[in-house]
Amino acid sequence: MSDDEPLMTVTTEHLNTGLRGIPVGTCLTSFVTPTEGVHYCGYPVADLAHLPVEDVIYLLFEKELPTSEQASSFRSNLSARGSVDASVHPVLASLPRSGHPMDWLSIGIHTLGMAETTGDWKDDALNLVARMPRLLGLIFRYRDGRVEDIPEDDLSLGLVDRFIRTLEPVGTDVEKMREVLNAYLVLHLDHGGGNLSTFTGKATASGKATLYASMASAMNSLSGPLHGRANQSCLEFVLRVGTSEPSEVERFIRAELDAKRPVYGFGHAVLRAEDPRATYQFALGERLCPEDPNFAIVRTLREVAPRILAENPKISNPHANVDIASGTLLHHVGLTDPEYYTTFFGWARVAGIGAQIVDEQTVMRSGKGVPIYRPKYIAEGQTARRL
Ligand code: HAX
Repeated sequence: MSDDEPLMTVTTEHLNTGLRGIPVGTCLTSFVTPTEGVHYCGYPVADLAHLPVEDVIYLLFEKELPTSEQASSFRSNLSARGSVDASVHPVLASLPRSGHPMDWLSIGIHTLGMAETTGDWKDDALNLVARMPRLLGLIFRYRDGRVEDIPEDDLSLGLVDRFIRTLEPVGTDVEKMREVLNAYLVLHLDHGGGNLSTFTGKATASGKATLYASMASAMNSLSGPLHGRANQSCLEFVLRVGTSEPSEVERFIRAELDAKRPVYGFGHAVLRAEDPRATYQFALGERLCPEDPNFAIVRTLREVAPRILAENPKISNPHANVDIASGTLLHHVGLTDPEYYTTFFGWARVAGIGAQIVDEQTVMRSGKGVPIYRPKYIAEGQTARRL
C-alpha cells in the first residue's frame, strides 16, 4: 500500500459500531482470513498446532520460528524469568472464592506487576509469559482450597508442565493433558490486532501504563461473555444438549433458535468456513477421546448444526468455530469446571497481546512507538451552552 492511498471512507454509518472494520494500525504478529482463519507471522495456525508452545511464542516475538539452538536458549531464557513473587500467595488467599477466575487472573497479574516491573516492554512481556503457568496453577489451588503442600515450582520444566506440576491433577492422564493444553495454548495465542482484548491491552499501554496493568486491562476485556467467556458457555451448551442422537440434537437446536438463544460453537465474525482451529481439535478428539460422551455430542453437533443454521440467510457462517471442541477436550483431561476455560484463553493470549504491545511500543513508527490512543467522538444532542 502506498503512503497516501485511502484505505476506506468513513461515513456516519460507521459511527457507534465499535470501530468495526475501520483500519487503525498494523499488526506484525498475525492476520485472519475468511477461509484459513488465523495465521501467525504468515503460517496458518493449523500448521503450528503440533509444535511446543514455547516455539510458537518465540515466533510471535521474533517473527521467525526458532532453530533448535534458538528454541533451547529461549526455553532457558523463560526458565530464568519464571519465578513468581511470594506476595501472590497472601493476595490469592484473601480473594472471594465466589469471584470469577478471570477476576482472580486480572488481580494476580496486577500483583505480579506490583512485585516487579522492569519498565522494559519486552522484558516485562516475557517475564509475564514465563510466570503465567505458576500463577494460573496457584489460582486453581487457592480457589479449590488445596493450599497445603503446594509443590515448589520447577523452573527447568516447560510452560505446560509447570502448570501441571502446580495443579497436581488427580486421576488424570497427564500425557493427554499435556497434549490438549499445548494445542489449546498454541491455537489461542493471537488473533489479529483488533480483537477486543488485544485492542484494550494496546490502548492501555499507549498511555504508558505498565505491561502488567495493560495486560490486566486486556484480561478484563477478555472476561466478557461476548468475547473470551464464550468458551465457557460452549461446554455448558454441550452439557445441556445431553445426547448425541442426531434427531434429538436437531430438535434441541431448533428449540434453542426458537427461544432466540445462540447455538454455541458455530458462527464467526470474520471466518466464512469451519475454523481450522476447530478442525484441528476435532481430529485431536478423534485420536484422544473418540468414546467420550461429550465428544460424541460435539461430533453430532458438527454434522447437524451447520445445515440448520444455514437455513437462516442472516447467518454469515453456519460452521463450527474454535470454541466448539476445546471445552470438551479440556473436560476429558480432567479440567471439568467450565468457569476456568477463559483463564486458559487468557494464559495463551498473554503471549500474543504481549508481543503486540512490544511491537506497538518499540517497533512501530521506526521505533518511536504508537502515541496515546485518541479516536474521535462526534458530539451528538448537545449545543453550546453557558450558565
Ligand atoms: N446461533 C444463533 N444465531 C446466530 C449464530 C449462532 N451460532 N451465528 C450468527 N447468528 C445470528 C446473529 O446473532 C445475528 O442475528 P441478529 O441479526 O438478529 O443480530 C445474525 O445471525 C447474523 O450474524 P453474523 O453476521 O453471522 O455473525 P456476527 O458477526 O454478528 O456474530 C458470533 C458472530 C460468533 C457472535 C455469532 O456467530 C454467535 O453468536 N455464535 C454463537 C456463540 C459462539 O459460539 N461464540 C464464540 C465465537 C468464537 C469466538 O470468536 N470466540 O472468541
